[in-house]
Amino acid sequence: MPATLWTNARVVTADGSIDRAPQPGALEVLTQDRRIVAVGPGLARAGHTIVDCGGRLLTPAPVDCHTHIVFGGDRAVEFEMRLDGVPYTQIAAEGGGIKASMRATRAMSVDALVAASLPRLDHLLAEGTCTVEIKSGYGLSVAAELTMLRAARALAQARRVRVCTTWLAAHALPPEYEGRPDAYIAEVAIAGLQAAHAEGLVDAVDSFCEGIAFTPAQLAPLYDRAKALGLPVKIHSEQLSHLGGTAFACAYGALSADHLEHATAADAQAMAASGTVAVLLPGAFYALRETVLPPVAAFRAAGVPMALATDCNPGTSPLTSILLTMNMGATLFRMTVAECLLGITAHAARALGLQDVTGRIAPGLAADMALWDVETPAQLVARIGFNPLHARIYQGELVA
Ligand code: DI6
Ligand code: FE
Repeated sequence: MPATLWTNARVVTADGSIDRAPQPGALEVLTQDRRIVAVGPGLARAGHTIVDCGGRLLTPAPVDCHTHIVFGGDRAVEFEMRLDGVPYTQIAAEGGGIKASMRATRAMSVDALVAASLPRLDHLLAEGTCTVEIKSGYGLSVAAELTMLRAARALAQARRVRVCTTWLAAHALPPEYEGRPDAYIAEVAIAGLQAAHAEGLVDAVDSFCEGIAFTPAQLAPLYDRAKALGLPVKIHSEQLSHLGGTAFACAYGALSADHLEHATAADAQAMAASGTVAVLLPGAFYALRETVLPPVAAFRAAGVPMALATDCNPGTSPLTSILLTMNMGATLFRMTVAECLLGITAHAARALGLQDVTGRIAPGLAADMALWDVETPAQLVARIGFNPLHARIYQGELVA
């Protein structure tokens, strides 16, 4: 394959700091055979296909490192209940929330789940995203959790996108295991993980560590098994309360701890020590009208990389915009523009263990890039309900 030289762009490499006002033509990018082969000024032109980027902003393609886009049904009725003042925890305790999505998801085949999820995936891709993490967690039986991850793998065939799958059977306790959380972890979360792993369906293992879900003690056997299988782990922790899930997961070298509104400075220290990324999810914070902010200053002080993701799910974050996610990271969490952009690129890739695969414009990495009709990163983050994507470039090819 001939190489392609991407010229006349304002290139944001996301390799370290973010240039506030990158100059057009200061850097060029050479891609070949799906990868970036060189980045620099004045690269040789002979024999290459030249793409004039028209002075536009060229960034690494967004990585959405935390989503639940595969699910059945709709929970807008719960949105109306919350408007009437019913809290999320009460809706969940009364059989709504994750269990409502479980009932709808269990009724669906792989094909039906793919059809239901494709519009959500397409919204993500329309903003340049080239990598999407997809969790199970609405099946809550071995069979239905496997069906969800088969649908996630099928989505990767239906579109030009990299999909990472995450086993999240430990998301909620289904009614048939009421009062028997340890049996659920053994018979569904662990037994199902074995089966899913054997089928090549699992890239990482996750859980919901929360008062309405599971405690660290209940989750330990699952994380031990993940470790024995050589699978990386993540966790939903300290979202609604402080249950200690973050420190627990750090002891397993977790790739990421996600949500973290109630995390402490000690949690930040533990994350720094284990190289765990803080995945912040402002869509859920916004939708639940949370008031406790994640400890961004403590993450900065400890040197914990912060990522941002949509957490796209039918209840607490019905959000399919990575651009709005950045805007919320800035406005709600007071992250800087550079932190927001790193949060959906290099740091999001790290949260998936893909830091050497995608998320930066650097030689050796996949040529996953987004070309935007703006001049500066701040213009990407500042506006609301505005999609300036000019082109999505997945593995060196213009795909949107
Ligand atoms: N935390 C969340 O925000 C979602 N899952 C989780 O563990 C909520 C999922 C839902 O309400 O459907
Ligand atoms: Fe989530």
